[in-house]
Amino acid sequence: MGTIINGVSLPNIPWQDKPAGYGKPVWRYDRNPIIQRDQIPSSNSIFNSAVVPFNGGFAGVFRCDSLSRYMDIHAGFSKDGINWEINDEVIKFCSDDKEILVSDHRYDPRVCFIDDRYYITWCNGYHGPTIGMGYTFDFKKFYAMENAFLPCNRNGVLFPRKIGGKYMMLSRPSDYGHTPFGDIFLSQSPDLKYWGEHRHVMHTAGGWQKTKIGAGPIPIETKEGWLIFYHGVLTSCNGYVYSFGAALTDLKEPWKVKYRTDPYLLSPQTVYECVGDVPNVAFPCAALADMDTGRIAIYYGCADTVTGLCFCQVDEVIDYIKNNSL
Ligand code: BMA
Repeated sequence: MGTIINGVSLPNIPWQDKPAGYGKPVWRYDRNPIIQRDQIPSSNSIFNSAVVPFNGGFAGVFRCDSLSRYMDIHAGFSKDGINWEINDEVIKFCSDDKEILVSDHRYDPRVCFIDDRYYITWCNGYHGPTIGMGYTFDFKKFYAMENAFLPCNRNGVLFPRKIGGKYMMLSRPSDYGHTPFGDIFLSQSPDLKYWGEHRHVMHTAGGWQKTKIGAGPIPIETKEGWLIFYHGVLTSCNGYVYSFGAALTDLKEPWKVKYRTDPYLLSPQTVYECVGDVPNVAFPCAALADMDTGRIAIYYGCADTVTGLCFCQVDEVIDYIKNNSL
């Protein structure tokens, strides 16, 4: 079992077996949502958030919109990946260069462990939305890096290792507002500072992914290629609907898509996904994966209000992607 390569053993991955008779490859945790909107005194909502294994337990960076409805990111810790202690204070980054600390707002973080540290990417308000970057060793002290791109861009997601000698990041060029378009691109860098050699990865398609798409969790390396969960948006009579599916891309040239799901893997259907500050949103930003068992736990924002957890098995989800590809 387990087609995950270059991953980690995670015997304490949060997990719940698939309910008997359930026919789909991704299933929800039955005690969702795992993070409530008012879990810390300052929060209106805690959603689109990122978690990683840390010190035998887990750490994370959480999108918390405040009671003033400012969007910012907060650190948190957990022993089991389900019960979280989230700091009430926002993350403060340090840098000698004050210009790279300029940020009107920060949201939708991703966390990626590379070599010896945890890199954080997020949507950063720098005269428009772009991809902010920073790193930490301990989730206590945070160091700012240069913004990766010019505005407007969102959903910056790093690959967990260099590929062909270069760091790689997915992103979704966008606009200043609620962006009624958008494909996924990949950019390459020798040093995580200068980005270029941009490649188109995926265009929008029909149905649930017709309006725009954006990468979600850090890609998972498998024998069959990079497993990339991504959100897709459909424009309904009642506004946007955010679901998610997945793609498999080439291991050496990860901008080359081999398969991607025609059906969604999960769409907003429960009350906590359909009702909240922004209805009908399932927005994944992180996944834990256990190399030994092939178990994957996906964290996703629900209705821009709370955070949910869902599960899949790597072999089953890969078979599903291949058998239900566009
Ligand atoms: C996107 C981002 C996400 C949010 C989604 C639905 O543009 O702002 O943070 O979850 O819209 O509101």
